[in-house]
Amino acid sequence: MSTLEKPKRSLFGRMFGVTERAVVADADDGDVDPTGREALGQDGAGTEATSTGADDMAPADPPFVTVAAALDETSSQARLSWLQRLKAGLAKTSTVLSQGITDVFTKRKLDAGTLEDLEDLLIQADLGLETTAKITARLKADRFDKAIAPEEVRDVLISEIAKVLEPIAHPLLVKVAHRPHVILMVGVNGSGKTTTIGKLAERYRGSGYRVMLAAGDTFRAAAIDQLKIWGERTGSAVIARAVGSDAASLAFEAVTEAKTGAYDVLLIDTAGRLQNKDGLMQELEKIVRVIRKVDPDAPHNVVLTLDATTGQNALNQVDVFGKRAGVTGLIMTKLDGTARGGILVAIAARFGLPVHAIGVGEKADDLQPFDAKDFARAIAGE
Ligand SMILES: Nc1nc2c(ncn2[C@@H]2O[C@H](COP(=O)(O)OP(=O)(O)OP(=O)(O)O)[C@@H](O)[C@H]2O)c(=O)[nH]1
Ligand SMILES: [Mg+2]
Repeated sequence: MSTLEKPKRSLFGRMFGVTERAVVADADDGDVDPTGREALGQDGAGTEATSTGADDMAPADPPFVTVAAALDETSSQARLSWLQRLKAGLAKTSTVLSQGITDVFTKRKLDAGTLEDLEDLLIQADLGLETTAKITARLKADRFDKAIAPEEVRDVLISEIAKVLEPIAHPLLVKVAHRPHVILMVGVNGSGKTTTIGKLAERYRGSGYRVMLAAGDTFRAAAIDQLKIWGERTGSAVIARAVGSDAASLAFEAVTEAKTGAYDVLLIDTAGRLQNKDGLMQELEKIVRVIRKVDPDAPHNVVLTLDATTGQNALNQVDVFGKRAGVTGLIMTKLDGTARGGILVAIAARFGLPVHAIGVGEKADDLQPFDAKDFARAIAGE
């Protein structure tokens, strides 16, 4: 079948680098396992890890290829439903923007007054000063003192937002040569770390990776249980310790065990912490230091989850977590039903950090690849 010989990159594939991995190596995936097969069927959950059936669910060679093909076949349908959900999720943001643009530009030409009104609107929608300035500058240069339809303003908005977002839309690729590829999840309380780990585990397991989750939020029993449930749900091994254990020691053991057990991916959960609590941020620094003792290149990704409903404080979270924990990329959660989705544009313009994915709900499949154009259109209500 031609799709198997030269597969297209499905959205899942673009996001997680999985589809093509099953069949052929992608040129820019470097050391991504070209067959994916050596990752499969190995035992070794580690002495302390609770295996939750990861090996039972690891697909054998032929079904593994079928999984890749199935993702390609369903991708256009899946994409349509994602787009609808993204649009629905961003409806509050886009309604404010579209209505505002219509109000400002109906029966008014583009002059200093309307530009100022537009500026206020874009800033209120959390898009940030940089992008607001680019949008108004472009309109001013092209159409000053002329009549302009609200739709034309919206088109400029979409293209300028897409320009900001395109360079930062990067999938969270797992390189199985790392074995384990270590992803450390960080963020403030309730921002969606544990849920996002579950969603990622679901994707990676579905692509045949052997996945281990580390319950690094050792402060609360409920946090450990929550991760164990995600482990069961996704067929991932879970490594956990008693409540109150040292989180850095757990991270050390998790990397060691994931190495010994030849896991492909290790997702490490951490306790939520406010970025202005110095003691807690020091603990995070320690976790990173200790992981490096086992593997100097790990963590390969430090992913900051940002709650889209937070608004402007997200900028400070990126700044502080970036400096102290070496954040390498972002996942924005809760984009379903927020009026503050514009903040992602402000963050992209300010920090230029990769955005890997976006959360649009609480379920395992509510994680979407981040697509700059789709997001720009959805935010403008197109
Ligand atoms: N609507 C919606 N809810 C989400 C999303 N992601 C996470 N949640 C919900 O947000 C709440 C907090 O999510 P968690 O994953 O527990 O957040 P956390 O960062 O691990 O929280 P702490 O461990 O307490 O710091 C839960 O009720 C999740 O179901 C999302 O994309 N959309
Ligand atoms: Mg949590």
